[in-house]
Amino acid sequence: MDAPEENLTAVLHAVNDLRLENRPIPVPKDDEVLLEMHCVGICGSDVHYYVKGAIGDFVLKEPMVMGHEASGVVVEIGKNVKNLKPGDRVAIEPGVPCRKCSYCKEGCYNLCRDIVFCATPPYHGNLARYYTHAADFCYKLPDYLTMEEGALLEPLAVGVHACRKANVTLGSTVLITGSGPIGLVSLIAAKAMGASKVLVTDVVTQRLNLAKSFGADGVLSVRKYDTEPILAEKVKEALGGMPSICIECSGVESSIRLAIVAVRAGGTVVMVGMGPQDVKVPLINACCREVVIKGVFRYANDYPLAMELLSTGKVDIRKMITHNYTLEETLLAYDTARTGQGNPVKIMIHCNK
Ligand code: 572
Ligand code: ZN
Repeated sequence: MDAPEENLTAVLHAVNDLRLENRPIPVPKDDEVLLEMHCVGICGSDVHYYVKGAIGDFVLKEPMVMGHEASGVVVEIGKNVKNLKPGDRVAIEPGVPCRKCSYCKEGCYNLCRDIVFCATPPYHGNLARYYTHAADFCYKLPDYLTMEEGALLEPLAVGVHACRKANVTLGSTVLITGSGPIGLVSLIAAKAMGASKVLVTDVVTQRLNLAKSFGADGVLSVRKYDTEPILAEKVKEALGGMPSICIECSGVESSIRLAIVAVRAGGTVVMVGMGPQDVKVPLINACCREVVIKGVFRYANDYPLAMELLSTGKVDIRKMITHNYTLEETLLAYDTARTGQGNPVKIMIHCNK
């Protein structure tokens, strides 16, 4: 390959210290591909590292390349790569597990202790002009899917995983707490999997309107002064009964509590949103009603299904994108994400020249 020299890369050095740097173009290993990056979405976790420098035990200690919701085009392949060729457009699954541990062997590779996940310290992400990745964690996009959709497969996989874990099926009635990107992808997945009624809550009307446009059967605006019993009653009214499943996507204590008290006896609550480490929940209420509370963590084997979902053409997930920036405008993009100015839902950075 006649290698272009420039590889503009967005590197987080410390809290509020994000820089654009020119780094060497990486060389793909035998099982890897070199990608020309196209779309990279900004995720809540990226913003968290930018503003706080850590999420739980994952602490930024060395400069880290940002970005993990991404798509790109193959420009070079390692000598063992059989599934891709130069020119292929791909969605990048950002977590590459060890493939050897019991979790990996059992198929739940999202729980692998040694997973290398883009832009989770100490591992670099892919917000750059060029980036190398394991070829078998790149999914060739059909011609009818755009690079934006390729990048949005990452959050969509989170929604697909949450709905599979919750056993959403034909006739499920679902409460989704939180109408941010993860609430929206959970809504899209739940409707695609056959949920008959989905109700979405949030505090921001604009987000609820977006939920409606993605097929929510109802939306519920929650206010600080609403009490749990009143909200649970409103949920029941809106759905014509208590939901069989709640998908918690806000990480906010009051919403987590609502999900637990609102779900019907024997129902399931899946916890997708991540808030503070310690949360007070009505556990005995849940136990006495045999409510199943499940943790969900990222995704495993969900990209192919998420791609199938978009391939039906029934949802235009790109409606989630409220802001677009070039790679050169990365600092502006992160500032928009940090301040929330202009009510961003999904911010997309375009890396190709
Ligand atoms: O796109 C995957 C993803 N996962 C998130 C957050 C945003 N995007 N998680 C929340 C944070 N955890 S973590 O365990 N961690 C930093 C590794 O606290 C991962 C899942
Ligand atoms: Zn993410």
